[in-house]
Amino acid sequence: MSTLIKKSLKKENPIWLMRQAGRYLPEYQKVRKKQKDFIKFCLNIKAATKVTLQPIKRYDFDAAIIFSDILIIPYGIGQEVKFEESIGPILGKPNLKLYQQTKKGKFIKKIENVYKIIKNTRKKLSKDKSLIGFVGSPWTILVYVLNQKSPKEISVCKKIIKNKKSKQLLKIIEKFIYIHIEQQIKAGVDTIQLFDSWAGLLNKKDLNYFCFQPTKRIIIKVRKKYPHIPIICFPKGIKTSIKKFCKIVKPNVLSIDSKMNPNFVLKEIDPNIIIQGGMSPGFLFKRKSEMQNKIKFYLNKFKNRAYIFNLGHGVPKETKTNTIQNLVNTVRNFK
Ligand code: 1CP
Repeated sequence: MSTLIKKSLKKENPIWLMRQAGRYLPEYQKVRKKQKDFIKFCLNIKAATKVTLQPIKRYDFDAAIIFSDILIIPYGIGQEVKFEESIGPILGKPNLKLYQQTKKGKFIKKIENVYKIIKNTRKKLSKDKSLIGFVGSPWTILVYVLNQKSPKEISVCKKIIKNKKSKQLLKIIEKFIYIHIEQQIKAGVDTIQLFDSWAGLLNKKDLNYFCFQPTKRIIIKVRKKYPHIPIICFPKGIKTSIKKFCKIVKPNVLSIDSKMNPNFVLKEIDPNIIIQGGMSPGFLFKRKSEMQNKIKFYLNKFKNRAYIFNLGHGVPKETKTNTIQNLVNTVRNFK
């Protein structure tokens, strides 16, 4: 069993952070400066292994998350993906034919370095640490594929749902997500996280078709073949629909965002589902005592449940390294 899960079941409050390998770390910046092209960086075995391990070296987190990106899937299929400083991801025109015609073997070959990075990292990571692989959820990937950049307003959602190609694309994306999960498991990850960063754009009516059902199908397929691999779901921004999400999708771990009410989670979510995260990254910029109180608030709330400490979203790039050290100490010293 993954150590992350084992420790959470033993009520040891394991900790890792979304975007723990990233821009707030000076040692990351040093590597990033030499890697101008972000996708090439993600596929550079030496550099990506190095930055995956950096936060473990510095903070002794319980898990490493592989340094990659959810947009490696459209890239692997052959859609152009670029990252522009201060804008974010920019994708080329979506081409349904390309999505229909890309073969599994070609896709795997194009991003095979991700799997080599996993193998390499597993060798260097101590046995008592988990190694998390990840993918974007079908809906979130579809949003980037069709919108070609981050969706800045909710109207993007309507356009995507109305797009004639969206249902066909969703199915194909789902297939490649499964392939990418399977290859990551074969390469050595012991846990999978599904990031559904844009689930919150969907209204109640569309959540089922675009979020719950495709995610459920992927989980059933992974679980059938790899029952020992726990799956963490992060359907960001769906508020009380989280209850329905858990009933239908049945994740092993539910990662909650900072808008989620912990009391609602305690009352409404199956107690067999492990809870992860919750604290707003905003607390990383408050007074030390205020942040510590919030950390203890979450640890106390979930003290009778299996809980993995994490944030409600990724570590912002402006975060001070000392603040993260404080956070880790507070979680480790909690009784
Ligand atoms: O300039 C830089 O150095 C690049 C910044 C960066 C990093 C460090 C990007 C660009 N991606 C990543 C790595 C990354 N992305 C990881 C692995 C590292 C870790 O977590 O420690 C993971 C898990 C992701 C996942 C990811 N990428 C998500 C889901 C999580 C979330 O933030 O909601 C999303 C939406 C992306 C797309 C993406 N990648 C990068 C940017 C700037 C964006 C756009 C985010 C947005 O649209 O708001």
